[in-house]
Amino acid sequence: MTPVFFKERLAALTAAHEKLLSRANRPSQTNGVWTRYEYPILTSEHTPLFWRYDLDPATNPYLMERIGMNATLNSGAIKWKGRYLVVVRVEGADRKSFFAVAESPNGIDNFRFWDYPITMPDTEDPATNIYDMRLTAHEDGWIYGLFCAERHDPKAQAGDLSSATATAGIARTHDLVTWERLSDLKSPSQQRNVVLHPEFVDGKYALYTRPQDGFIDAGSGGGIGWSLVDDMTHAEIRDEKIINLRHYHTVKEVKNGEGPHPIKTPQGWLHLAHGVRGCASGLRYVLYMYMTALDDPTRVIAEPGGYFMAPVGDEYVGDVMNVLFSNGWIADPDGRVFIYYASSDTRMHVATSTVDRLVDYCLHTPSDGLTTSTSVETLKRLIDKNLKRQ
Ligand code: BGC
Ligand code: BMA
Repeated sequence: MTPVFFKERLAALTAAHEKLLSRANRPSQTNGVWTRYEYPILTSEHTPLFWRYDLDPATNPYLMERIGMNATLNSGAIKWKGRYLVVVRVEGADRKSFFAVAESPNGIDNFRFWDYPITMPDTEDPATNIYDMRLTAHEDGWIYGLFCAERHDPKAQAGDLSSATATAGIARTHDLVTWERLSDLKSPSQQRNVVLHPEFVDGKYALYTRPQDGFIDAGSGGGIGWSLVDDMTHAEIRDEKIINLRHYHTVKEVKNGEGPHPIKTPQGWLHLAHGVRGCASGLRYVLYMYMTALDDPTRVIAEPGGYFMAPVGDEYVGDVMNVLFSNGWIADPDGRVFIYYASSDTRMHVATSTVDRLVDYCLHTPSDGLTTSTSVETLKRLIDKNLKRQ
């Protein structure tokens, strides 16, 4: 017989969990470009109770948590059979990340995890950790997931348990349940933030890359790269060119990386990326945007100065402070765009916009003139224009 204590505690946990999962989300803040929402869409508390608790009173009489979930962050996103799906980076209390699908009927609330996390097959050299999946429904008919595969650096000195290597892991699926793992990307440098472009370019697969000197340092890597690849089952970078550069004293001085794959619009490809700069409290991660030409996706045609979104309020606080990161968005046929972003490596949020607004933002926001004097001149031009209207 199930003890009363156990029954009551389980009923309370279940009721609280259901209340959290079914809570309606409301717009909270807008600057005209994006609209933020009141609540995060996914936190560690959203993970199913049956992931965290042994629900058998015989083996868990105190109904205690057995497997802790630490964070739900950097999620890929895709519209799938009319539902909004995110492939979440779930991080356990043991610091290992894994992927799990959560779905919502409307893209802004009622996200629920599928019963099981994704079983991602290993390569012959198993990774210690995997994270930050970018999803691409490619015109070849597969859905690809590209993610970072992290391993302890085999060249690390004895006692150095922190040096690691970052490689792009590649897998593909037709149903987001069964995944075929392909060879990791072969690259002359380490790679994080590798993203598959949704269309063939010159008959080849096209990758956004982010070459880096070391595990953390982008160093001479220069910025977001582009590489054409013959075969995704044995993807190898032969030529790589940098298409979106880093610059001194900008929001992407230290590092940058492609977010989700770009959205195709009549005016060009719309890109969401992250930029990183250093400060006394560590690294600051913000989101920025740029556009590339339809006839040449390597040519940048617009880049607004500064950040598109940076942490606000509670978003500043979490496991890794001062971080916004996005690797998933969904563009609906009616033009609405759902931007999925994580704050401070801890929780997932949604912001909404439209393709028209984002294109307008990219084409009509002044670019960064890279010095304080140009910033003041740009500001004065807007002030003049506005004051003349009065
Ligand atoms: C973490 C990532 C982070 C990377 C570089 C990894 O160990 O899991 O979240 O981006 O280190 O700092
Ligand atoms: C990294 C990213 C993310 C993470 C960020 C901040 O380099 O790849 O995984 O959100 O650092 O910790």
